[in-house]
This record gives sequence, C-alpha cells and structure tokens, in this order.
Amino acid sequence: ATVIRREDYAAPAYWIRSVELTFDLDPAKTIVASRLTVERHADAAPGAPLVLHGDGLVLLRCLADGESVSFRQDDGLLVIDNPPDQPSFTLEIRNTCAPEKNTQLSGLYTSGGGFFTQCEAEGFRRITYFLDRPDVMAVYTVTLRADKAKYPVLLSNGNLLEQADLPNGRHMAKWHDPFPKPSYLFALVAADLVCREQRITARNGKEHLLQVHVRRGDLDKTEHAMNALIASVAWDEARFGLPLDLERFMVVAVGDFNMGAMENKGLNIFNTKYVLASPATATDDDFAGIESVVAHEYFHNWTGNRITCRDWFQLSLKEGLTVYRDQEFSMDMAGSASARAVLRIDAVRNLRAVQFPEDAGPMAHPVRPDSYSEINNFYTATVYEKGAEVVRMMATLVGRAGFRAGMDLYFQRHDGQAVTCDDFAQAIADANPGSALASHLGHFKQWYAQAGTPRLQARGSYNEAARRYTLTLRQSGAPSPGQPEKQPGLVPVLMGLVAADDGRALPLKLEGEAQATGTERVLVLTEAEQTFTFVNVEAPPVPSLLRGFSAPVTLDDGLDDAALLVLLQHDADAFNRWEAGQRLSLGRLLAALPGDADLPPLDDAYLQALRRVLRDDTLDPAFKDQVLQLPSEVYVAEVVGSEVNPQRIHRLREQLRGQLASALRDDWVWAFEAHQVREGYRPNAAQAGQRALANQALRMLVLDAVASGDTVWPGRAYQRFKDAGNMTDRFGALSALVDAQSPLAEPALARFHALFAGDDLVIDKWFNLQATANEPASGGGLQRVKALMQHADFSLKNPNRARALLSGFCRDNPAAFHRTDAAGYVFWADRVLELDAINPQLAARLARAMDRWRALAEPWRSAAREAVARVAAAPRLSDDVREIVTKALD
Ligand code: DPP
Ligand code: ZN
Repeated sequence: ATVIRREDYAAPAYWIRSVELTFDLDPAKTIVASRLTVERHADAAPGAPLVLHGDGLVLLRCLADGESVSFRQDDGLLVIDNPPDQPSFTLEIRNTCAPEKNTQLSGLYTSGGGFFTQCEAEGFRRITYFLDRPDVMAVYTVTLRADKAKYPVLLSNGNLLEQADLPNGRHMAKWHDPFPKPSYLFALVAADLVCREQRITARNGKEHLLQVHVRRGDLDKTEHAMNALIASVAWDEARFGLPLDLERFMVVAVGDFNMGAMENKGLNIFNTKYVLASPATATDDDFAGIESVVAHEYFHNWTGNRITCRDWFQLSLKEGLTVYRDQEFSMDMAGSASARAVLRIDAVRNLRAVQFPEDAGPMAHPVRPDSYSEINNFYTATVYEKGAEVVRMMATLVGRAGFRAGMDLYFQRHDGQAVTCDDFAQAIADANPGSALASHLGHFKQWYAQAGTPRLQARGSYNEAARRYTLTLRQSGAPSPGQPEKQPGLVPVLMGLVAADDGRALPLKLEGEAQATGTERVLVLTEAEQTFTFVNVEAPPVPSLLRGFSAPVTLDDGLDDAALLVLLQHDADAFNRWEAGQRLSLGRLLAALPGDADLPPLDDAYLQALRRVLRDDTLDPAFKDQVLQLPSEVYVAEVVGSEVNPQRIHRLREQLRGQLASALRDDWVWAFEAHQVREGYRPNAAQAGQRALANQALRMLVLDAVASGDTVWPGRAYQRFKDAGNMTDRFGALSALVDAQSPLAEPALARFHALFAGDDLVIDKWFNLQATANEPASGGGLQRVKALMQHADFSLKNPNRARALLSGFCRDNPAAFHRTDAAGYVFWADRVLELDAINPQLAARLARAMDRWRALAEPWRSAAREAVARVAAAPRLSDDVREIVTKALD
C-alpha cells in the first residue's frame, strides 16, 4: 500500500465547480449519470491530464463537451490524458455500482431494504468517478429515481426542487444544495421511512424545517434526538453566532453504519444508536450520547462544512474543534458547575483509556499526522479527543471572549474555503494579540506536530520563614514512531495553592507582581524547565496543578497521601478533587503490584476519605459516583507502562473493589436507598446522577453479598431488574448480577433477551454485557463469546453487533482476553481476518486491540506478537488492516 505524505500536498490540476447527478436506484445495479463542470487550475498547463478517482465501479461512457474522449483506467483511477484544452469544459460520465454487494458500508449501500450512503473519507469514489478530495468543492444537483412502493422517501442534500411520479411504479425527486461542498459531504437516502418534524424560528426570524427520519415503528423513539437538534441550533447561534443556513435540516437513522454519525450537508446520516431512545430501551448514557452526537454533527455544519479541510491530514481542524464544541454544548446543557465537572471527568477518563494508549503505541501520531496509508485508520482518539484538548488549551489561553473573537475571525477569513490547522490557530492568535498564545504560537503548535503524551513534572518547596513557595515545572516527551526527540511545547497549567492545614484557597502572588491575582491562575510553561516563585504565602501549601485537566499530559507532582487527602477533601476544583481520589486508589494498586500477594487491607484514612465523600450532602450524586469509581484496568496498565500483567491488575483491582464493597457496606445501603428517583423518568443530569450512584451502590452490595454467601441483595437486584421502570435501572440491576456472577445472572439474562427480542439496540447491550462480563476464576469468558457468535441474533455484517461482542471482548475485557493459553489472541486473529473480508474499516478497529502488545509481560507478549504476525502474513489483507498490523510489528 502506498504511503501518502502531508508534505506532498499539491492543489489539483482541475477543479469541479458543479455536479449534476442522476441515480436510477436498484440494489443489484444502480446507474449513476454524472455531469461535471470542470475548470482548469490557473497554474495547470492547458490540456493537462485529468485524473479522477474511482473504486469498484463499472464505467459505461465518458464524454467531454459532448464528444467521446479517450481514457484509461489505472489502479482505481480514471485518467483522461487529453481533455479539452479550454479553461473549462463539461464531463459526462455514466457508470454502475452494486449497492447490495457493498458490505464495506462505504459509498452507496443497502440496509434494511433501503439505500444509504457514507462518503467520508473516500466513499464517493465508490459511487462515481470524481476528484474525491476535500479541497474540490462543488455545487450539487441530484435527481433520484426509484420504485415508489419500496422507496417512498427520496432524500439528498439541500432543498427539494421537484418530486413526481414516473411510469412503472417509479418516482423521482430532485434536490439542490446551494453551498459548494467537498464530495465527502454528499449523501442520498432512498427508503421506507417515517419522520418527526418540527418547524423552528431562528433568532434572526428565519424559519427552518427539522426532520428526523426513522424506520416505521421507531417514531416514538425520536423525541430526544429532535430536542437535542433544536437545542443545538439555539446553542450555536447564542454561543458562537452561527445560525442554521438551510431551509431544511434532516437527520436519518440507519441500522448498519460504520461510525456514530455523519455530517453530510443538510442530510446527517446517523447510526440508530445515536438517534433512537425511549426510557424503556435506552440508558442515561445512551440519552447523553445521542445529545452529544446530534450536536456534534450539527455543529459540523459550520466547523467542517462551511469551512472544510484542505486535505485529510487536517482532519482535526474539523474534528478536534467540533468535539470541543459538542463538549461545551453538553456542559452548558448540564447546567451546574458540578455537572460540568462530571462531564469533564468523563472526557478525561475516556482520553486516558483510549488516547493515551494510542499515543504510547505503534499507531501514535500527531494531531495533524504526517503520513498514512489508509485514511480511515486516522479517525482516531488523537485526532478527535486530543485535538479537542488542543482547542480547549487555546480557549484557556485566550479566555472565553477571546476564543469567540478568534472563531469570528476564522469565519471572516475562511468561510467557504478548505483550509489547514495552521489557518485555525493563526486566526485564534491574531484575534488575541498580546495573549500567551499569540506570543508563543510556535511553541503551541508543537501540539499539532508532536505525537506522544508529554510528561509534566512539578516539584515545590515552601520556605516558612520567607513565606515563599517555589514551584519548578519540567516538561519532556518520550520518543514515538518517527519522532525520536521532542521539543518543549506550550503547557497551560491552571493551578491554585491549597493550605495544607485547613484546605483554604491561598491568594496567589508571583514574585515581582504588585498584588495577588485571586486564588487560581494559569502558569504558561514554554521552556523545558521553569521556576515560579510565589510570595506572601501564609501557610504551607499543597499545589493543585492542572486543574480541570488544563493540558493533556501526565503529571508527576510527587504528592504524598497526606497531600492528596487534603485535595480530595478541600480542592476548590472539582476535577482535581476527583483526581486526588483516583490517585489514592491507583497508589494502592501500584504498591501491591510486585509479587503475587493479595491486596493488603485498606487503610482507614483512605476508607474514611471515600466514606466522607459518599456521605457529603454538599456534593452531587453524579460527582460522588465518579469519585467512588476506580481507575480502569486499561488505565492502570498504561500507568504501569511495561511488563504489564493484565491478570494481576485485574485480580488486585477486584480485591480493591471487594474491600470497598465490604468496608463501606452500610454506606452503600444508605446510598442505594437515598438515591431512588421518585418522580417520572427524565434523562437529565440531575436524575442520571442519582441513578448512577444508586446503581453503583447496588453493584457493590450484590458483589459483597455474593462474596459472603448472602442472598438478600442479589434477590433485591433481581426484583429491581424485573420491575424497573426504565432501562438505566433495569440494566444497572442486570449488570450488578452479571458482574458479581450471581446465580441469578443467567435467568436474568434469559429474561432480558426474551423481553427485548427484535429490538436491535437493546440486544446489542445484551451481547456487550456478556462480552465484557467479569471473567470467572475458572475461565470461560471466551467460551461464552464463541457460543454467542453462534447465536441466531449474531451477525458480523452489522457493525453495532460485531462491535458489541468482539470489541467488547477483545478491547474492553482485559482479564478474559489476555489468557495465558493465548486462546484469546488466536480468537482475535481469526475474527480480524474474517471481518476483513466483509468490512475492512471495522476489522482495522478490532485489529487495534493488540496495539499495546509490546507493553505486556511474558507469556502474553510473545503469544500476542505471534497472533499479530499471523494476521500480517495473511495472503489477502485490506490496506486498512495491513497498516495496523504492520505498524504494530515495526
Ligand atoms: N462522522 C464522523 C464525525 O462526525 C466523521 N466526520 O466525526
Ligand atoms: Zn465529527
């Protein structure tokens, strides 16, 4: 496979300014007629060859300005060696494709009896020949023709111009999108759908039609998605002054979809998972996921669609920024400061669980990568989540108003263009002259260029007599593929000083400053090492650094338990309170790791501190839930970094959970009982927090009961499972039984399946719960997963189902997956190969379960390497999977 490099970017020799597409839709053979207005690039020689992308198409004819023109097909390209030598001409192409054979779900495919498209990143070339690259922006007019009974709804981007019946039971619809767009934003849908509609009036008085299209029978599950869409439209107008620019905005749900959703202009296509929800079938997490994905795709309308990427190396230009925007939206929707902190904690947990390992492994790449073989492999946590952290740091450095001014300038300069990450950073900096961002833009941009998680070391010392506190910060970075040496970047360290004696926030005055500037400030680190001296520090302080996780780094601040206990109890920053609790738990696990002894009994100080948090009535339940949740096994493994023994980590963490379950038993009983929601179900942050804490308490109570042979709590959990009025509580109770390996788990699972048979999204949960179930001491997780693959409801062809079972097991169940007999790895290799023949994108995602094989201890390491090598040696491999396994072996 060829490697594409960022430095090789060149503008195309031709632009395509307008596209007229006509589709005669048929599952076996769809005919696509395309009429393109082609314009020669000012810098290109007259008559330069025109090279179009195409993939898996059958070409029927090709005319230039109405005349036949000679062409050749060369490795997926359509080359017209002698196009007309005028500055602009018309190219007419006719080709066919086979939607029903398209199991890759890229391009035009069928799902549930309808037609759907997915064109990002390079799917449009699987529909017709085109300059399928994001810097080529054209105006699209699309005519769809199809059987009217089977496909009563015909949709494409933009506005509906015309609709009519045709002979032979067919009908047509013609759509026009006035905004020039890259091909990856093209979409069509032809299916038997119903829709929820809502008319809204924007702030500027304009009317818009919002629609959510779903399969018959799903209409009652669309209210939440519609509400999220309405809220997103209002939020983008209020917060960023960005209005909806189309008369009509459509969302369509489809059951077979590789990603979460896709921001096609005016016609967002969504995985059903991020549209459909009712209290009976979706959990609070599902509701929150829908709200954030609907918002994310909607926000792309400006950050992605109006201003798009010059090339795919700039993917984070739209994704990092849009994730930042959807995170801010969710925080604003959640309301209280505490609810915002809980969302921030979730985001950081996710970053550490997925992005940190990525950045430490063979697929490590900068937020703006330098090269790739298969772009689909670069829709990563680094581009998305670390990219969002980079935007968040800019916002921290220039402030809320400064960031808004930067966004305004970005749109003033670049609306309608395809641009780069540099253009974005420049606009934010230029709008904020004199800011730390503007004065150190070069340092800051290292965040786009360097891979790996930087390490921040902090050491402080307090001089009681002089009342001075000196804080030395050092930054460094470990080598990553292709980047042996790292340069210092710009690290914004939001911080405060907390009095060690009573936890009060101390005023901050740096040496040389006239007066204190409050109790919280940002230290800007740009050198490898810098020392900050605080004066008039009236008491010995505990430094609270990197508040709100102000930079995506690992922090070594050398704080001992006593200091962490102060922060857990008193820090004014909720994120750092949580972090202190996590570190206390992590410390106990890490201390016990060497050797093979059991976890020693937990100390009173730690237990008391957790108990105090749980019982503190000034804290929100959602925050308590976060503090009481232990760091994940994956995160512990990342902190350990090398010679990782997944079984040992699992065992110690289970013992820690067991001790917490038993030592805090009365507190868990109280927490369970005190957090029952009495009013009707609402998927809001306040209710969700109560349910989360009650469900965690139930889980601990069942765990403790099963360990001690008591049957009361398992019985109560089963009862709750049966009687629950919503999916969050039902699934919480079911998970508690499965997690504790209660004998009631099996009957509950069977009952759950019977209750929700045919509801695909719920059945996905049923598969996933079993795939991620706690491994019994006797083993058996793998056997269960193999048996589930034979279940009548299982299919590798449906991405949600395949992910629920296979990624659930290989990526989210370390103890069951990392077997000493290597059977987990053999299973992984077989499934990657099997899936690769159907859907390479999905196979490549599963392949990444082995990214961190080098960090494993023996015997896992050798066995894992062997499995990766076996996949790499397979005779027929997609570019997608090949890139992943080749890099893993490098
Ligand atoms: N659909 C993906 C997203 O919105 C890719 N653009 O992030
Ligand atoms: Zn996106």
